[in-house]
Amino acid sequence: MRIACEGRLGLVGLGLLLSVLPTEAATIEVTIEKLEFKPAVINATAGDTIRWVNKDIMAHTATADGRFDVVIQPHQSASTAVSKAGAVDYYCRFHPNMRGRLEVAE
Ligand SMILES: [Cu+2]
Repeated sequence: MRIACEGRLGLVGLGLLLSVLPTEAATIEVTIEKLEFKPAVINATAGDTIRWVNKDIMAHTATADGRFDVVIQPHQSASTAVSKAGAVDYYCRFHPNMRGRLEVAE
């Protein structure tokens, strides 16, 4: 009886936790591989963090003029938070053909 009660409370607690989670800021991962951002276009919400994971043997950047300029060393990751809503096109300063886009919702 006592155990059953505690089990039920646990489920209620889990339900409360899950109802809160969607409003928490998320971390969205973009892989850099063979001089490409994958996926090239990502959807985020203001407050989210974007993390780039560089699998290449050379350094890259994720650069959006006036917004951010993140250097990602070989086999490392680096991140930045996006605070403003709107679409952001970014590129790599070392390889300008590398292009990506963030679509940031309010
Ligand atoms: Cu690059």
